[in-house]
Amino acid sequence: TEKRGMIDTWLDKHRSLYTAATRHDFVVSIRDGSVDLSSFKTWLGQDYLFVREFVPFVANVLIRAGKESGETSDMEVVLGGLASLNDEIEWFKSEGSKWGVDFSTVVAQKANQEYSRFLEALMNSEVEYSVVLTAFWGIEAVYQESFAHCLGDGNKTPAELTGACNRWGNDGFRQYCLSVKNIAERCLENASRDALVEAEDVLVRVLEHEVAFWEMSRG
Ligand code: HMH
Repeated sequence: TEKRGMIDTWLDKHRSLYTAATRHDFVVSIRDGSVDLSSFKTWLGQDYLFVREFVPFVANVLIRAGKESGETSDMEVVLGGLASLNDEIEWFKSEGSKWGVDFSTVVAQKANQEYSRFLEALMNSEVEYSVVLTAFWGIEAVYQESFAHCLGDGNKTPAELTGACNRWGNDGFRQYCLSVKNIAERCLENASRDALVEAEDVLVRVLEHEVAFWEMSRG
């Protein structure tokens, strides 16, 4: 499963953008302990809204996994992702009360709205499954890489933020991202030239949306 595929090739080509998405100042500030708590609260509220929009996107991937994936285990991988989103929403609610963020009054900022519109466009049945899976992997992998960085050797992550970091930085989530990547790579192997061009473009746009999303935490 450590075979080099299209995704790694594209990540090499767009390395600086990938680094911008996975080593954003906000993430680095969590890791070095200098994080501004008002930034964290902004991120928390915006990400809660994002996750609510991400659920129907993942549900759409799940439906397509049942119909279009080559292997029966593909659907189970996506179902696992959907199940963890269920936990995630509960986690957000408890973090919201812990930090005094009332989600009912949080309004989606422009970057968040644009990310949601992008997800909606990917749910169009004309978008090839290999393209959707590439986006899905990118969305999950950016969080995995970012928050794992906050837990890496020598971190000074504040204790009250390790819950957030563990949520996406844990090894189970890393394995899940690798499973999604393997499914995406298998689909990309059989994709048309046009689909490959589109998948690369969609991956770049995911990374851009992720950078813009972190930027909202600056307030
Ligand atoms: C912005 N990207 C954003 N929020 C999330 N919760 C995820 C990705 C999940 O991986």
